[in-house]
Amino acid sequence: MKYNFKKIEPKWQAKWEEAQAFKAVDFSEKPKWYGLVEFPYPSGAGMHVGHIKAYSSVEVLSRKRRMQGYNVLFPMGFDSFGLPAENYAIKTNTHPHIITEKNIQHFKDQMEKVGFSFDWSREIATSHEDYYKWTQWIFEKLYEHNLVFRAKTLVNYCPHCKVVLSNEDSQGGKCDICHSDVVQLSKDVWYLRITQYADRLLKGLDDVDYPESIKQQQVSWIGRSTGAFVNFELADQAGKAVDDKLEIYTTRCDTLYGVTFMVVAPEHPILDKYKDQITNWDAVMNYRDEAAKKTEFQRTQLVKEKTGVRIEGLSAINPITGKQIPIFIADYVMMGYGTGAIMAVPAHDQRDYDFAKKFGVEIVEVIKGGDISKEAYTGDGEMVNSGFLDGFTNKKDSIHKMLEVLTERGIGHEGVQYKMKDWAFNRQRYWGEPIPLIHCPNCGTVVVPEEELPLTLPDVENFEPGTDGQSPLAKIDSFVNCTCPKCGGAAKRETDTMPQWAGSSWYFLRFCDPHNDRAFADPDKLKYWMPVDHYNGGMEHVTRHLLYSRFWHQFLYDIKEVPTPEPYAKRTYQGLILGPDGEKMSKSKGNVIDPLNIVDLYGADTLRTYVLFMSDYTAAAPWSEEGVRGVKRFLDRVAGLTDIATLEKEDPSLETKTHKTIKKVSEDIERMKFNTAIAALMTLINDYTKAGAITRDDLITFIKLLHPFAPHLTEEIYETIGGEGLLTLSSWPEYDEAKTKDAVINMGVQINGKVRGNIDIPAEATQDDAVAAAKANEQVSKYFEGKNIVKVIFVPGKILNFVVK
Ligand code: ANZ
Ligand code: ZN
Repeated sequence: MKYNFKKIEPKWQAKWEEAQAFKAVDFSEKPKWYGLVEFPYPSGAGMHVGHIKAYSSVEVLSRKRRMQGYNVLFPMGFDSFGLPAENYAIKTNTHPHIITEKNIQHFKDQMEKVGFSFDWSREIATSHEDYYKWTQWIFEKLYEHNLVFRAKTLVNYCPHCKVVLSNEDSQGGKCDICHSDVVQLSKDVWYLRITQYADRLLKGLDDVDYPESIKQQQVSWIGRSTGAFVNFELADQAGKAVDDKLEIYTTRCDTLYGVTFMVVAPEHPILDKYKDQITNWDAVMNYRDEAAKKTEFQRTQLVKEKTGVRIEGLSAINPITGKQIPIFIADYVMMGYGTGAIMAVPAHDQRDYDFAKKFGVEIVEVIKGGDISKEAYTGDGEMVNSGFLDGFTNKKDSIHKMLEVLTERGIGHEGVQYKMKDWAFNRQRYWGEPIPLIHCPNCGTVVVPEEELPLTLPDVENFEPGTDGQSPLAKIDSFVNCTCPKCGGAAKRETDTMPQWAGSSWYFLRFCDPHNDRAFADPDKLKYWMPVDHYNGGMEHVTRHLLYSRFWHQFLYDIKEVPTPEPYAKRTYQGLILGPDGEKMSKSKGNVIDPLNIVDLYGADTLRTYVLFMSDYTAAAPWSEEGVRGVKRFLDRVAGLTDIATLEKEDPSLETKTHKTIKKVSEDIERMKFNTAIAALMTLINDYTKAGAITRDDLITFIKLLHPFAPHLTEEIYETIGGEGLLTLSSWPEYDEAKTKDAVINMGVQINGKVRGNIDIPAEATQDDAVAAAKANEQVSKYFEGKNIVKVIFVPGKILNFVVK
């Protein structure tokens, strides 16, 4: 039976709103449940089917939780600062604010058409003043706690977007926004000291329910490594000590006897320090200039040809062998990791090996097991040529012993390093939160007083960033010039803005109390709602938003502003929806599916059910219009169920099927196995149709189970059969465990493939139970006489086969 989705979908959306059915109630007595999905950036393109899939999972869970008696918080808002709006503003000469508000409205209309059960009374947008006031406030707290610092350094800069990028935003040497190659530029950068939280970010992972793949990605991004810092004495060309040291970081201090040279990063300060002593200064400087043009990614690729220059006039002493060794500069050593200097062990490190071969440096084997005339040996083995370590075979022991000796002799000590760098936090663009800092010639950097927040974005005429890499705000004198809050003297405002990731680093807290104008959220409300019970989002955010927001939250916990150490108790992710051609959806390929088009053609219930039915939730899967139509046919059949809901008394065999399905759907939703939950409902409708008649209660159970997926149609059916109130406010069906089992089943017993008899056994019987029953059965047991059972094949509920000889 075809149903009129065009009529019923808007009807129920209006009724839910009228009844405020999705309103989260602060401090309700009911148990709370906070479901969260990543709020979108409101782009001009509107919603993507990927958004629908990302939101539908927590949507289904939220609707189920409400029916289970929970007080559910399922909020939505907009991550509305960012470059695309600004670039569009430049192109069309429209204020980004106007564009953003229009896009937000468009997104909202679309979400309402899909029937998501968001509590719209809690809507937020990161570009609104009453929101970014608190983003600035948190920034000031970070500043006060010494987690903000400024440094002039080489940064990743996108020449196309004219913006400095964090490491997270330039992974693989590409700008995350426009995919251009990033270049290195020397700039003043405001950093957030996320590295101070590295260990906490790692440790916190033990206490949260995240998929292993997500934990692993964060662990390797943070990149904690334990090793040793070792001091090498410097010497002049003749080998005479100069009473100065070069410190290195190594994870392999056990190989110290094999160190035959050292390498420092081209930016290493030792060069300038010994400028007068270095006899090939020009060559060294030329190399430094060339290296400055390369990104970290280009410099550290393992396969590339090693380059470098030997520093003439300066050398080092291996502290353990006492031998004089040369020092080189090479771009494969990064200034930003460890100490920017390494001890090179060519026999056991392939990069050092390639370098040594090219520059003719000695290669000394200290671990047996490889052929160092061909390549570096990086495996384990017996230590040789290593003094007190000779004969050691266990790497751990060797490292431990060497550390002991180094510490004893005052040459070195154990230490920890992280791959993760501090978070470059300023952008030279307009459409972001102004950084609330003032530069005063007398007082230095001063924060804007809390009473003056929000520091609002001034109106500008021209959003184009300066070619000098300055923010458009720098051109507005009335914004720049201010008085110092400390000394009252003339001062200048910081003109850079925060990165897109700022607003989303705490938005889940604001949802707990979105209209508060005295605090970012009321502590009691935070205590009531936090932590987020279930957070779903994309895999692409694991090393950025998910890391940044955990960092801010942990900081806020430390200063006692939030009640929980971690923001999200559970995190899940969705698999990509591919185009019908199996390729990633993209405008240029023309394989993008517009979700609203599907709503128009088949209805929102079909769209919602389809995105969860198309595949396992975490798998990437291609869009299929045929699949969409299949789901629509299923819903049409559901609409027809009212015709057969005529039975007075429950049919026992149907009852079992119904209870089994309640159990399966309930459990599958919890496991995010939405596709099998829907499949179970499809099976049940087949059983109902085959039976020809069902009770009204069967029908009610069925539509309740389907409700989180297809809420409009199920409400309509409920109304048609005289259901009271709203289905969405009714209760989730319960199952009776005893009724989920077919009491006793009859099973054929095969001997060598031929059916020789039948046994009656409980549905949940094990193989042992079944074998015992078969042996006790007269008809069957005679086939065992004088034979050996060589094999038993048992499929519970289906087959019992004996192979006898
Ligand atoms: C000697 C050695 C021998 C090393 C050997 C490795 C193997 P992880 O594990 O990633 O922390 N290293 C240290 N600082 C560096 C820098 N700034 N740029 C490039 N490489 C650097 O890596 C630590 C190892 O990377 C260190 O241990 C050092 O090389 C190198 F058979 O020291 B090793
Ligand atoms: Zn001042």
